[in-house]
Amino acid sequence: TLADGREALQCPTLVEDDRTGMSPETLKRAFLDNLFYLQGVNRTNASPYNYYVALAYTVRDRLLRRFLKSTDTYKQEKVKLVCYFSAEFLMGRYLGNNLANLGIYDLIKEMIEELGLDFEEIIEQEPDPGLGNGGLGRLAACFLDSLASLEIPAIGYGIRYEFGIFHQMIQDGWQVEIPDNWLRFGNPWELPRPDESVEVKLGGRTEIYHDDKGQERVQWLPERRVLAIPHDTPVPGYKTNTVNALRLWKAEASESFNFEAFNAGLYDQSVAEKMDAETISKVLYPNDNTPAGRELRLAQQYFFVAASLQDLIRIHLKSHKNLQNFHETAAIQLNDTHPAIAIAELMRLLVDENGLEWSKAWAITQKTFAYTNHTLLPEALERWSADLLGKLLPRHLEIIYLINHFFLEDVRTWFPDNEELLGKLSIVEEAGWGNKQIRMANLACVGSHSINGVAALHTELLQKDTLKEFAMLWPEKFYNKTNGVTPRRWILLSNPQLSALFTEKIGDDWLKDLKELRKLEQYLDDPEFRQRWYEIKQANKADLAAYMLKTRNIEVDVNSIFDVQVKRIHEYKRQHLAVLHIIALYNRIKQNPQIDIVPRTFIFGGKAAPGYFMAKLIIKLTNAVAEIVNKDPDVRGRLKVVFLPNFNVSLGQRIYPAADLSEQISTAGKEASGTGNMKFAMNGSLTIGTLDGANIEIREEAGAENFFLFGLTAGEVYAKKAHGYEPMSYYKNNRELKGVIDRIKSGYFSHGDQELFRPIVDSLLYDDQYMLLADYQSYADCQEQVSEAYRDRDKWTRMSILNSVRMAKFSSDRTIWEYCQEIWKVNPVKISLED
Ligand code: GPQ
Repeated sequence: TLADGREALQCPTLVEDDRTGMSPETLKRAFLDNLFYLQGVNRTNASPYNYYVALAYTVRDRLLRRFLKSTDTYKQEKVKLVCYFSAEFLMGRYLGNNLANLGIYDLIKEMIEELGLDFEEIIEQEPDPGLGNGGLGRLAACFLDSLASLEIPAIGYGIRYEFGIFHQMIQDGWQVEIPDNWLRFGNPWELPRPDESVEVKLGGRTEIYHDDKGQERVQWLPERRVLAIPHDTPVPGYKTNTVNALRLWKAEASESFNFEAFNAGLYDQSVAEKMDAETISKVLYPNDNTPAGRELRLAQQYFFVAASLQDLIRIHLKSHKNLQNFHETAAIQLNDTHPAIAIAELMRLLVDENGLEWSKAWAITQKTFAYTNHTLLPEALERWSADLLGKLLPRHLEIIYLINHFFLEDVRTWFPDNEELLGKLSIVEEAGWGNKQIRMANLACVGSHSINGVAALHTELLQKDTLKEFAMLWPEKFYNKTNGVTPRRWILLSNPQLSALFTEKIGDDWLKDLKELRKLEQYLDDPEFRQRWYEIKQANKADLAAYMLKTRNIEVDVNSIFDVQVKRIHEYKRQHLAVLHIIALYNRIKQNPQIDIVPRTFIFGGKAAPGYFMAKLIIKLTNAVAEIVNKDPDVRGRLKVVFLPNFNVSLGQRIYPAADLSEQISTAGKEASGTGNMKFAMNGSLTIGTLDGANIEIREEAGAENFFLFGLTAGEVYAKKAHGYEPMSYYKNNRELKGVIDRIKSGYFSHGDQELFRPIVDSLLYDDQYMLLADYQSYADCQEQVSEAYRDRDKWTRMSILNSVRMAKFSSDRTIWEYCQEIWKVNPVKISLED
């Protein structure tokens, strides 16, 4: 009988569902079951990776009911969906985050350890999904966490790149790029949904025809079609029932892929076409703050945008009879201009495919889209040659010309006889010899109801400079939305000890409302609290020191200042300014080996775009300086320089909690916001920084007395350039600076080779676009203040505490709430788990 069976199997009469139960026994049984039945291994032969997969499925099972409930609720209640369109989502590892957000992190950790397994090791089996380059992609990931945590119906739309950002190795001091084949062993987090695939058209030409009513219309006769297959990854909120989707599209050849060629015996040709289609989602372009300008990149952009809009229209038409109120179903945020072609695509769908009148379609389009700008660098604004765009998307080029025509017609009536203004506002740039360029930022501005910058200074400069003509035209369209980061990943997950201290003192409400941390200011004068604060920082430094010893074989002093700069390598971010300072300290020691210097460990990390020569040379210089400094007996362990290869989300999680000093030293007016600056400060690092991006607001929040400020302001940079900046005069008039540059020039760091670093030296002396020489002395002086402050441990710890507990503004929950209220006009929707 059944009862006997239960007895034989030693099964309790009431069995919790193995896929949802949260009791330790159920979790353990589910975990072992996933090891055995999903992977065909057992405790005697399972690898750490097998354990990771078993645990991932155990966790995914526990997300699915909430996931489906969320989707169903959105459908039933016909909610307005926030749709975050982004070419990049730099999510970081899922396992730890999902455990934390489900509230079962400690429970699972214990369960794993009871089985005699190494939890940390299992977590590290997961490949870090690197579907983004840097800040822009990571912002999208923090936003998804906050959207779900705030119970906002939302979906992230992007590309399921088969190869994410390259793996960086350092060989002989140089960056070497290795392909990131992250899907090789499968991906337990994603759910492919082939039944919801859609077709995306490309190439070909357009044709005029007459519809049944004799109306003249346009149709697109594409040259080829590719299939877009959605892969959904659940994104749970922190301790809510909301689980949103990250929907990434994979490109495949259409079912009917060139059957004719196949049947005609042209097998190789048909297979080649199949491969062509799959190329579209093959690899992430590894550029940050510089457009690639390649046809395949445009194909990627259009591919995911076209698939996502079809998806949204399908969703809309399930509960509405037509598309007149499409903007009530979807608020689409364009993460930079990478998805801006969506504006032309929605117009095409509404006008060509659904027969709406142009003006009606345009009103819907403008009400649907909002655009976030992420850069002030003029060379980083995307432009596509009209020829290239027209070849891939002939109908879209026509639509863009029409949008531009109607727009400029309006401008002419508002501002007659202002050809210069027209030239600035035009979506189409006449670059001479009939060479037209499509300015995607202009298209995004014209087609959106909202344009936002990502920090106060950035938004101000957009309005005053980069987009000033649009700000003049439509001041009411401009918003500032200062960036933020999720405290779940960037405090709770990465700094468990600090999190435990927070929770011990004030409970765990801070994870949902970071303003709660302010309550900790009451402990500022408590020596015991400060001691614990200091010990946590030292413990985190010890962990990082062990990692550096293991991975780089460099021994560092945990009592030295951990002085850290981790971010993409870019001249405007000025990693080489920090290198100049290191050489200055080195020179001081060489001149006076007895000098009293506060010991420092300089830690760098970051990837250079593979085609960015100067950035790669800066990496080589950093490693060359490290090699000399680290082994010089005169330095005697007072200075260490470490370049940590392959900086990514996971490495960030180790580094931010261990930093004493956060380097945020971009030329003022160049860094739109920065978000690493926020992660450091939340973890109790002090910042040395310019008045750039969000640094300004971090300083405001932390208090000027708790921030190391140096350098020219954006206004001063601008004025200096206008008056003719001469870097050579700084070199000639500053002995220490001259000594530093001469040291590089002499070949001291390049085995006597005086050519190797000449491009860096020459760019500093003869151009210095980013004004390193102008800011050098101010930076070096400020670093002296840092050293003096560090000598006073109590003072330093107080400053560290104040930085951390005053960072509430930089929770992405605050940022997302502002987008919801002011731009998207959406509210939370509670998800009930009752049937
Ligand atoms: N950002 Cl344009 C990128 O990471 N990639 C890009 O291509 C562009 C901008 C960054 C920007 O440099 C940072 O200042 C911002 O904090 C970040 O976007 C998010 O807004």
